Amino acid sequence: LFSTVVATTPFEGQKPGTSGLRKKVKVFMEKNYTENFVQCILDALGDKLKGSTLIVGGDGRYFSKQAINIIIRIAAANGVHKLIIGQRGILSTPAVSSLIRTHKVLGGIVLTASHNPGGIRNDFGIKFNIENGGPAPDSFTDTVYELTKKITEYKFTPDLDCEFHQTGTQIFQVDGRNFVVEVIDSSDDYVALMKEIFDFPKLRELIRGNEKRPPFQVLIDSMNGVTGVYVTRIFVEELGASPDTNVRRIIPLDNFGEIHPDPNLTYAKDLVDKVKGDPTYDLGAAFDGDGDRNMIIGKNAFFVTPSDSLAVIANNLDCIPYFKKKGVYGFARSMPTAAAVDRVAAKLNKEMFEVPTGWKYFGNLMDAERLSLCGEESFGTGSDHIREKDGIWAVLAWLSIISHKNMSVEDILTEHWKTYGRNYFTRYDYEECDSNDANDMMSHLEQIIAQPDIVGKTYSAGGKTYKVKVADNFSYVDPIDKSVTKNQGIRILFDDGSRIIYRLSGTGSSGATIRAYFDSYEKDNVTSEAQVMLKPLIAVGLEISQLKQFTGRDEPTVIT
Ligand code: VG1
Ligand code: CO
Repeated sequence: LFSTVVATTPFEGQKPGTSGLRKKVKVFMEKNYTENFVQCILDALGDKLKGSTLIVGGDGRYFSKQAINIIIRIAAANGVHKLIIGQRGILSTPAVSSLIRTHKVLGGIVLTASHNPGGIRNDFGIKFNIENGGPAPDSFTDTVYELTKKITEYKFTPDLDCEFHQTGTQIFQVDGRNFVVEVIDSSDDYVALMKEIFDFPKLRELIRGNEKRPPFQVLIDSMNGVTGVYVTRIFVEELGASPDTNVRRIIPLDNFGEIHPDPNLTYAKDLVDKVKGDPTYDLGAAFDGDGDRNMIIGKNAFFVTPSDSLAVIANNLDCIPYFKKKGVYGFARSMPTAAAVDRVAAKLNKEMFEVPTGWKYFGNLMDAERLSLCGEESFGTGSDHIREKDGIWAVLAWLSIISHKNMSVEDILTEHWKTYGRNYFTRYDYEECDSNDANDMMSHLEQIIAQPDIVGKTYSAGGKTYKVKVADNFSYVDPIDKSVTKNQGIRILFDDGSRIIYRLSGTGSSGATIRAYFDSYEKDNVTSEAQVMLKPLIAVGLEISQLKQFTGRDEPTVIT
């Protein structure tokens, strides 16, 4: 087989966002669009590319197979030695991260738009993960973006036909070199990793029950995303959960069954209703399309906020064998995430880091052995076992804690709040706003924080008064490589510890999504309704931002 060079011209807007390039499927289908972006990723790898091995796979959404065929033909033409591909193109994002690490390869190309809807009318995405298994840092994605603006040609092996439906190794001769494609089982490596981290016999006993304890009833919802493959292996085959009553929506569909595969109270309402309607269920969990997000609910759908989930796991790491063996370094959270975990860090005397939104900012700290456990308010929880957040890992961590403490989800939370106090948290999303309106609102907020008298200013609503202590646009200096990341969200911090944060989403494929985050801490009043407790702070947030005036929106589209 021989490669050729194909002439092309740049596309506008191939700028990776919070987590890779995400666009409508029809955009990726445009002639040369996907080819250009893949070539630019490979070019950004420079000298390391020739002779390298890469992992390829994704959440199985529509256009994945076409994209993999393009990647195979471009990789072969560019002198990549080997591709390791998940069977039928299926690999969860955590599985890719794990494979990059266990196979010690140069990186991986992840085909996913994560929690965004899939199918021909919806989104596709491509993300590159580097040698440590984590999402490429800004310096790399900036290079890719610069290359996409200048590309004139890509390399291609037109006659290379390669199936990836069966596992096994295929060797091709391309331009006189060996080019290898190894198709692997999508879950073997990941299942082995989970078995090293957790005590599977103990978890099996929890799920199956024993003489002293009835089976702990879970309802695990893959939302028609990629985790179905892993849930079947781990929860059904290994841990003995019932395929009929303990798992649902476990067949990955390329359009996710036309649902929004995002595990939160809005988009996973179906699961919430099932758990609420059936008191036999002790725990419900859901994942997003690519398997890195998780939502945990207890009996009667008692909701665990991701910020609290992180804090509870941090407080109980000693019941997970991996941490017992390895020890626990510091903790971290993304800036908008509520500060519940900070209190655990203080008590356990661990280092605590606050990074910008996006998992790529945790990687350096983990590589430097400063960070063991981290999370984001957006239903992301994970540890240094890989360099991505990991939905299934989070559920196994919760089950380990439950089995160890022999307490319900709700009781664990209540006990936690009684010890540490509670950070009430909510996020309001205003999806698909007009981009100009959203930008105008952010400029308005820039002006607000630039006012010379902003510090000390007071705002009142619902009988509460808040005094501004700090107002800024968050910027971050990476403690390891000293790289600086600016403009990561407007923060208004009040002197009672309450916080309001505004930022624009970097994962959407059309329009602008405004996210407003509200966080306030209570030492003693820990069992109230979050939406009630936060009402005054939310009113202040809407007043400061003039969100309604700028966007015409009365209500958020999603509340988490
Ligand atoms: C969102 C979340 C962020 C998360 C990112 C990727 O980004 O807020 O916390 O890391 O999605 O998650 P943004 O820029 O839209 O706010 V995933 O599961 O879509 O890879
Ligand atoms: Co995801």
